[in-house]
Amino acid sequence: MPAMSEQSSDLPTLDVAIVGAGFGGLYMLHKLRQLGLRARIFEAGGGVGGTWYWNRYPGARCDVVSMEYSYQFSDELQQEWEWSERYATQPEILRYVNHVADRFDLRKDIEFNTRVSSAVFDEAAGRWTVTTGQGQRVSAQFCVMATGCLSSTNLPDFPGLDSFRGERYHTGQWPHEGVDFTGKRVGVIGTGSSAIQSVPIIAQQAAQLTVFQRTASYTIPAHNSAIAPAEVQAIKADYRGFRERNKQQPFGVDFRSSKASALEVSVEEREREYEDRWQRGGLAFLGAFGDLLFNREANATAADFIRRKIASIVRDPALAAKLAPTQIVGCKRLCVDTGYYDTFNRPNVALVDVGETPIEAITPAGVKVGGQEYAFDCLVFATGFDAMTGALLKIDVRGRAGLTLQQKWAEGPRTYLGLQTVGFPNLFTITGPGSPSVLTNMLPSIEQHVEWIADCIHYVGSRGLRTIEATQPAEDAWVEHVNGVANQTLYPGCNSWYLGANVPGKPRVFMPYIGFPPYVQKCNEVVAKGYEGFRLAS
Ligand code: N01
Repeated sequence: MPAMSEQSSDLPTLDVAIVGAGFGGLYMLHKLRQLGLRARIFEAGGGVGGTWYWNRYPGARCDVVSMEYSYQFSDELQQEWEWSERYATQPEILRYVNHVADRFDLRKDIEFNTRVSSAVFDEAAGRWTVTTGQGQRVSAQFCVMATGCLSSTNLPDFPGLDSFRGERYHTGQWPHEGVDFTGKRVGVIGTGSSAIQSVPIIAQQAAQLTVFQRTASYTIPAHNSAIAPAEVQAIKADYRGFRERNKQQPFGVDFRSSKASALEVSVEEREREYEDRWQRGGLAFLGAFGDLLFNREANATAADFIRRKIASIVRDPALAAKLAPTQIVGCKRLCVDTGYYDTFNRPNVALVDVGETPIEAITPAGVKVGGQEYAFDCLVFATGFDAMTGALLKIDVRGRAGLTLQQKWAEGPRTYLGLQTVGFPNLFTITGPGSPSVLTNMLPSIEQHVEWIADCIHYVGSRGLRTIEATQPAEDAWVEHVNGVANQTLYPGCNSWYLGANVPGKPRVFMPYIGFPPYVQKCNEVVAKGYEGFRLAS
């Protein structure tokens, strides 16, 4: 690899500065090292793992099966690692990611406990100056944001938030030493995936648990279990084929997706299909019929099935009715649980509906709703994330002519392929808005982006070029295409974090791109046409 562009100042120099040591950042570092480049990761946390480093709440585990939720870039790695359960727990995933960091000797190029505060493009030099919270500065030709899609926590600005006298936790920033809720009165705010996983476990410890629900979620049983050795052997015998087949699926994961319409089969057949998927468990429920995410009537059949399941599990009919969601299934991210609905049959668990009567305030004693105060020893905010853009916009990113990313994205994120945004040359985002990211198995999406970015950096460097930047027409066309695809589906039809609707004031823009295989094809075509839609400059 020829030398990259020359340094502009006497700052320490890198070819590539990487922000974040989650799955994206780690593989990026590994790939760049293989190209002989000088790359370094700056990571706010004290260890590797990104989302799996921070989200240590009780019950945290992945909702993609472990044989798929892992790297595939190294066959030795995927052959030697043994997952113990169908859905891996957070501690097991963290062990895996630490194993990867050690196996590929990545730690020596990672600065932990180092939050990047700004990244500023120097137009004259064609380089980025990256500054950390500690005031350390480096100059890098390229900057790769591997900051994660669900890493900036959302803590609603409830009146009196800081007045609470008890213990306060956020699921996305859980204490490393864990929390013992034994004998405590606990309030959980939120009923998304994090709450749905933690509520059944907190309920077993707490004296009293009260769940504050603004929108009821659909959740499918995980039916988690140990993985049968025969299943592991069968997958490992053809791991490459298994991965390749899954990458051809719409979400990049094996949902056993059917093309049949839910409206064109008999009622009995439809019921059998839903029942079979409910019994097998997991997100593959959404693969039951090809039109579930396109046709409201089709979707309503799935909604009706799940609501009947809830009514059959929750003994108190009034409570079952409150827990029954009314929105489109899958429009907000479908959840996967172990015993969530059944937890509400416990005498120590209560549900407070804050959909129509919102939380008024957090008080020194607890939570106030509709004039009534609920007293707690501990409050758990399972209130999610400022998804997809939050972590990027927390960094003061300045591109050409001092344009900030906040300014550029004031009306919502605009990117070309979710990889670059005009005005910010040589800056890449791994699984950025406008890419399939959160609507896929994150691991193959991350690997596809890392490999694309590494190839691109190599292309620029090996031709002695200085910068690569998306063009305005390419970006505009891509944004329009992302929206066009989303508007053909039911996704924009509810207040999801995909749309930024969970964060007050956030622009309402559908952020992920729907469809992994066509996306990969488009990225490959762009390269085949000499980085079509990008401007390369020397
Ligand atoms: O966050 P969420 P999460 N007053 O945004 C409620 C991934 N993940 O951390 O729906 C009252 O889903 C909010 O209510 P509403 C996965 O992709 C994966 O649970 O906005 N309530 C909602 O109920 C997931 O989708 C795994 O009306 C308020 C909850 O807080 C994503 O991360 C596990 C409120 C937030 O739910 C996020 O999940 C965990 C307010 N002011 C997470 N503000 C697995 O792999 C918000 N809420 C299994």
